[in-house]
Amino acid sequence: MSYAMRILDDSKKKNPNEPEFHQAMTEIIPSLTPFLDEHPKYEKAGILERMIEPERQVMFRVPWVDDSGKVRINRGYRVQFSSAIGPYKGGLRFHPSVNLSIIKFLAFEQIFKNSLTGLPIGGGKGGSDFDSKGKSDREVMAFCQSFIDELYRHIGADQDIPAGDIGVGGREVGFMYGQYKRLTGQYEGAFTGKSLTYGGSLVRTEATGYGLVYMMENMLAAKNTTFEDKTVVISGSGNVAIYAAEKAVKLGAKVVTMSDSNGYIYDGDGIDLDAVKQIKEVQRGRISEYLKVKKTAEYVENGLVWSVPCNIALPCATQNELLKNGAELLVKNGCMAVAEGSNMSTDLEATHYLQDNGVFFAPGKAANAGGVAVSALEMAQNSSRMSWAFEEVDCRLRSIMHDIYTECSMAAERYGMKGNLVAGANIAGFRKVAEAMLQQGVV
Ligand code: NDP
Ligand code: 2IT
Repeated sequence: MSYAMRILDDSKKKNPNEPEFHQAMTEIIPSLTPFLDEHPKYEKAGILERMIEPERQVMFRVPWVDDSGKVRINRGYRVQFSSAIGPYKGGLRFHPSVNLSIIKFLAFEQIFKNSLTGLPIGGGKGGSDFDSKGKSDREVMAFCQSFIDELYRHIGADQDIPAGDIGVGGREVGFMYGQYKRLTGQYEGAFTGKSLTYGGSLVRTEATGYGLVYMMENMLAAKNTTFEDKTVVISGSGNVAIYAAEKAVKLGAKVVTMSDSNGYIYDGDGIDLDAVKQIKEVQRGRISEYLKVKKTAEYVENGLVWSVPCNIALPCATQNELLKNGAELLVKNGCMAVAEGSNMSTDLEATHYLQDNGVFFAPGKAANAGGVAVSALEMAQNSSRMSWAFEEVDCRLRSIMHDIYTECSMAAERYGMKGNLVAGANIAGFRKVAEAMLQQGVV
């Protein structure tokens, strides 16, 4: 058995009951085999064994009081996976499904993603099983403050810098940053995704979605085409989905679907994004409410968005949202390219099905890296006490996404897997972290 497969097997045994973490490791580790075989120095130094073991993981109690005066308890997590190339960096997810396995898979992927950005950021992730749906602003604030009452001792501008993810946007980051500042007395960039009024960066709100579309722009260019006149199917209707749709439309495409965990909307005229922003960002409502604005649109409860014919598909909701049955529908309807906005949108079976049927595919760690890349630019602006113009940040984002595409393509080609951006992203992301670990000794 190869070094990579042996380590994967050992880790699965050592971490039972962590299916998402197993899945993330299985998607990455075997694809590193040609690189590891070529460089035995990494096996000798135990790089892979060290890389799959988080440097530290914290789990804690989060008590808070709801509007009826009842005490509620949630569980908080922060997994500080790797600081080989920079301070731990990665978002916080608040969703009832959150558990250690999910946070570990996200933190593990984040190591490779952050490495691909070319910026000095290590990998981490955190969150809670808190469900903000139906909660008042005061309840969300009470939860966020209690969460930070514990987390503050583990984070800091040069130590670990959280940001948003599912269920964590500008409102939550604001409440958490306020509490962090109160407890530490430090006005430092210990969070990214902050609002513009207190140290946020222009383009951070848009960055993941815009970056995803810039990645797809590079993929389409390699196939001698563009977004012009393409039909795009998008899942989700949160931060990533909304700004991916906005940029795709700007580049000439028509976006015909969006969804949430209850169902999807189909609008053959192209989704009215101002309406979606009003429903999702202002009213915090359900996507089905779109039909009140656009009577000719359709709403399909519990439907599979991948059944809608398209040229391009951008999954932007959550992990394992596009499985083999969805991939079959996309292929049957002639979809030419898929890029993951959500982390681990597909499983390996669906990924292989898409690739084997000629669909150009980009994995999340490359395609959605624009969010964390602009987070790193926010950190740079904070530490230099500067703020850059929208055009400057957007231009840097576009160039970072181009570089990621090129790095992944070249790494795939170098190891005999031309066009396989999954293998390319894994190898290109791994190589920098592995080399940094080697140079820093046994730590
Ligand atoms: P939001 O909370 O803004 O939106 C999440 C969207 O996905 C909502 O429409 C939500 O619907 C839907 N969704 C969430 N969980 C599920 C589920 N279990 N089943 C079906 N639908 C679900 O999150 P983001 O847009 O920030 O994140 C979306 C994805 O992008 C995540 O995978 C995240 O990890 C990834 N990502 C985010 C980045 C960022 O900068 N925000 C950066 C890189 C990746 P509902 O309202 O019904 O829950
Ligand atoms: O998955 C991700 O890359 C994010 N949620 C963004 C992380 C960040 O630190 O901006």
